[in-house]
Amino acid sequence: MTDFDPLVFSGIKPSGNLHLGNYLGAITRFVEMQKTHNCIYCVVDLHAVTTWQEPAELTRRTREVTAGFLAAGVDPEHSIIFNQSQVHQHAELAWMFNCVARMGWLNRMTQFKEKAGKDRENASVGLFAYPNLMAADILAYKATHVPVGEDQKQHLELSRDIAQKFNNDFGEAIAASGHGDTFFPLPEPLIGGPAPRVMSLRDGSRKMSSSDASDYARINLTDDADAIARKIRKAKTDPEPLPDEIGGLAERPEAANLVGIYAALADHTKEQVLADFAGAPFSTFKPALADLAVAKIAPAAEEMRRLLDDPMHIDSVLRGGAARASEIAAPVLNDVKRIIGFIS
Ligand code: AQP
Repeated sequence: MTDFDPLVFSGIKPSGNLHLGNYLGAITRFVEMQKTHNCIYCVVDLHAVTTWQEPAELTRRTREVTAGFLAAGVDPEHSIIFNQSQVHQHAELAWMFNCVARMGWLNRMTQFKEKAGKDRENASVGLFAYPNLMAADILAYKATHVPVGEDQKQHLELSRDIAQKFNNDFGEAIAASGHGDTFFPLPEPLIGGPAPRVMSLRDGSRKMSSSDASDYARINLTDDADAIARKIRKAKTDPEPLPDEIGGLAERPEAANLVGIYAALADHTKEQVLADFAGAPFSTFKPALADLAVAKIAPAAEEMRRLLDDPMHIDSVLRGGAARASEIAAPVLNDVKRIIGFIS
């Protein structure tokens, strides 16, 4: 087994409004990880177009996600920030992986089933093959660690299966090319952090998502204080007061979600939150949560607005990041082509 230098890769789709789930489940962790690791953070626009995107909106949202990274504290001098379509190796490696992954593997992906719904025949081929592109995103850099929310666990397992099958199928060519017995690392999901699964404010059994039809299901990073307070006030709950221990949240998904959001924003445990609010009705807890959410999110939203006023600066950050990303991915793709037997 070859040793690989630790490298973190993760991405966010510019397909909707950046929301609290993206922020707590991904972006705040990106900021933490760059303190200890080399990190590559990608605005995955090729993933976004697996469902229809208005061209002008796609451009706007690509800049918005980039501004979200920068506003939260991702440092473009240290970490690499870029948009996926500027580095052609992602699409190229994804094609190879289309030929490595098996139909049966992709047929088991629950996210495709959820997103395609009953209209499977009308879903894009790209939506079905999405996990192969995700594997390519990670493995084009031989990244070893991938911070993601819980919803991406199955896709990460597929990335590992693809890496493993490539290593096995081409074992002899890999050895002959001087790469030992392992060309790709098996990337590890890093699931955890303050809020690995933030749920919808309207339905505690569904994750908070940018594609939810109701804007009241999520808190957008660009929401102003009034919108945040209104959405939390209208969040679905039950008539019971908050319990004094975690076990009391077991059959109460909406209450558990709001307590989880409070804990993540305050950097407390859920136990601490319940110790502070045991016996409190939601008419007390919700305003406290709204104040906390506004205090935590408003500065980032303000900084995002400032950054978005200068799109040329954002575009230059993405171009610079893409050049650095290409320098890493190009030799990996050249090796892949040689290993497969392509003449170059
Ligand atoms: N609700 C969530 N809780 C915790 N983490 C979340 N993430 C997304 N939603 C939550 C994490 O954010 C990162 C980027 O996700 P994405 O936007 O690229 O894709 P997604 O997971 O499919 O998010 P959405 O909002 O559901 O997008 P749509 O609706 O457009 O498909 C990932 O690390 C993800 O885990």
